[in-house]
Amino acid sequence: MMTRRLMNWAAAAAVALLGWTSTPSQAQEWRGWNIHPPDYPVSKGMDRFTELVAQRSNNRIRMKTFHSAQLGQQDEAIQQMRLGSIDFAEFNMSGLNNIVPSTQVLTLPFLFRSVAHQHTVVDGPIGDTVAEDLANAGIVPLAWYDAGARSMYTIRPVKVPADLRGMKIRVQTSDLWIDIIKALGANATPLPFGEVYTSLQSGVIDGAENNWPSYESTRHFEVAKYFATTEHSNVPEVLAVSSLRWRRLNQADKDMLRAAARESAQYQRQLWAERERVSREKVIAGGAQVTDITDRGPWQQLMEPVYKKYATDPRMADLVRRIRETP
Ligand code: BDP
Repeated sequence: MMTRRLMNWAAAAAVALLGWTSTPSQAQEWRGWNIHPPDYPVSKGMDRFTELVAQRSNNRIRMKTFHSAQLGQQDEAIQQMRLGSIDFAEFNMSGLNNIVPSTQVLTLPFLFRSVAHQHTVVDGPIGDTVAEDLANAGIVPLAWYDAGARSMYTIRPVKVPADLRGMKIRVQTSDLWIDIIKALGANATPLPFGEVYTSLQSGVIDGAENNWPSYESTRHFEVAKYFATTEHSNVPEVLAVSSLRWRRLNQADKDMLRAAARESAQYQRQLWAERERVSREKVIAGGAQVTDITDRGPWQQLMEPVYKKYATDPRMADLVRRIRETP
């Protein structure tokens, strides 16, 4: 039987060993996943983050971001983050909807009133609640990035919801998104982001939905030139670290990483606003036909069954209420 003294010694040795494995002088190499090309606001935000971390850790934490989905598409990357083979990443909430239910709240259609409203929500206690749920699922959010409003783009013009009837619209892997598209009278086709261009070209799908910068950077406007400004969802994104990596850090490193991530988010948000304008101009110059939806009422009304299904559970209903009450 172990004596009390021996037990204390064993505990002390274990603590020392733990300390040793994360000794400050030990260099670490981190692999980061990003779906976007290097000049995209998300990518530049991530580059800023990794530079700040390198500086502030005296090059002890060295991060390399693999842009342009070099480490795989979103669903694989989410799995790899949870398994720890990817150390950090930037994710849109939609791809996490089926894994962490509270992310659905931030994806719900026509919920945020403005960019400022969204920032107040995600940077405050509601964002913290969703972040906690994500951390419990293996993905630890450090800061929220902007992704603007998502709109519909199709191979035939769309002015009112009825124009979408029967069309096949690409969505991310998310039951909520399947239901949103269904509620609009169209058919949802879940596909990886990287397959949308060729699927539009070959007629596998008739349209997709995204923000101006993604519509432009992917050149989807070449194959689906009708863009209707439905602005149906303002689903935000996170810069996050794998919880397997996170758990091995000391508090000082955690604080340093969080601060660097938040600073990178400020920068990303500035770049985002600018890129939305530039991308809109570029796609129009490239032949996109824009239909400005001035009355979103009919679109919004169709979302009633979606709210019934996703926002009536007491916890979800409470989060939705709190978001609406957030000034
Ligand atoms: C872009 C998001 C990206 C998503 C992509 C998509 O930034 O994270 O993967 O949409 O639709 O706007 O898959």
